[in-house]
Amino acid sequence: MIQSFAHLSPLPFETCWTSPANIAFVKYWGKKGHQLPANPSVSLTLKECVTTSKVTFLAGEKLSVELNLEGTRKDSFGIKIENYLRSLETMIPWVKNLKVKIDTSNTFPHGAGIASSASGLSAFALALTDYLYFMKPDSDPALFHRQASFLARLASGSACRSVYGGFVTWGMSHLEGSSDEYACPLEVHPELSHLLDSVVVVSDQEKKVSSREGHARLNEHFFAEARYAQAKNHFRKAIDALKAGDMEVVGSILEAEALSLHAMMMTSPDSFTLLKPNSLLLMDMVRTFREETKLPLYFTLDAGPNLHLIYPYSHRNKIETFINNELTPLSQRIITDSRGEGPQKC
Ligand code: 2P0
Repeated sequence: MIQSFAHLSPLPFETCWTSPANIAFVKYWGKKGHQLPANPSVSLTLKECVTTSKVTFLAGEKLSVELNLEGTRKDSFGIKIENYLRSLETMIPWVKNLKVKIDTSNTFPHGAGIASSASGLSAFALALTDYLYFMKPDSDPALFHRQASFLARLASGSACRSVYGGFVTWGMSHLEGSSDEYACPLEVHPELSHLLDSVVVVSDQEKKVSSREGHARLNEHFFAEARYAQAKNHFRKAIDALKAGDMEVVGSILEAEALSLHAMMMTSPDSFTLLKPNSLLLMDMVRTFREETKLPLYFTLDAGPNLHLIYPYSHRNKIETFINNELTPLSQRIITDSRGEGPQKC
């Protein structure tokens, strides 16, 4: 923990947080220790794709969580939060006496290639931090977001980056103040401060292999060490290019990272493929468009078949005409988002 909240006993409290999803430019794929990343990552926090969670904390006989998603009780998610809270018991012993009710909703559809775990679990970690600060009012306000990022990481790695807006890094690196335990905001060149992300949804089917399982498959992977070395190298180059405003270098790393991520999946001992034929077709079309027009349009992928197309706001007219005219027929839907300012208390 960043601060100690050990010796308290539960009081009633209610809060509400809206927290965004993020898209990684350099990927977190592979862990060490307990929820610590094998390499540093950097992501862009989105604006429109958010989770809003109203959370009520009450004193109870034993730990219990009731979670409603879009007004419908979702016990599978409730159990995940309950297990997460139980995992915090050594740091916060009184979680075992908490009764928690969560009413949550997303602005984006399930299976759209936007990780609801990052937005949902960061929203919950922020609500929990808000509660801890209420319980211990002399807590340091300057450490609020760091504390929330630390707690979000323990719920889901990528969630720790959603606690801040704009570009965000997570993981020990050459950057001052970096840590494996929590994320940090990153200042970038003004040219790259307004990027757009059009998500081309190829398939909204449930993934065959969860991200948690995907991370685990790196443990026995023949290329794991080489992948971590590549990610560290990409991270350094991406940071330099983001600070210099060099979209060409940022874009080339973006695509290389997406392809490495999926290559690791396909070459793992227990191989799996999340890409679909249209994912490959779309990548090819994006590269051909870029070669022909010299416009800065690049793709990346999350752990799924859907493409995130990244481009500067200043070039949106021609690029969005291409996306709408040429790519729409190959997709189920397209969701356009942009750089966001980070979570908000509602
Ligand atoms: C990322 N992903 O950096 C990478 C890129 C997916 C592909 O972080 O086990 O849900 O909950 O810590 O954060 C997805 O993994 O995994 C992820 P856990 P998480 O965004």
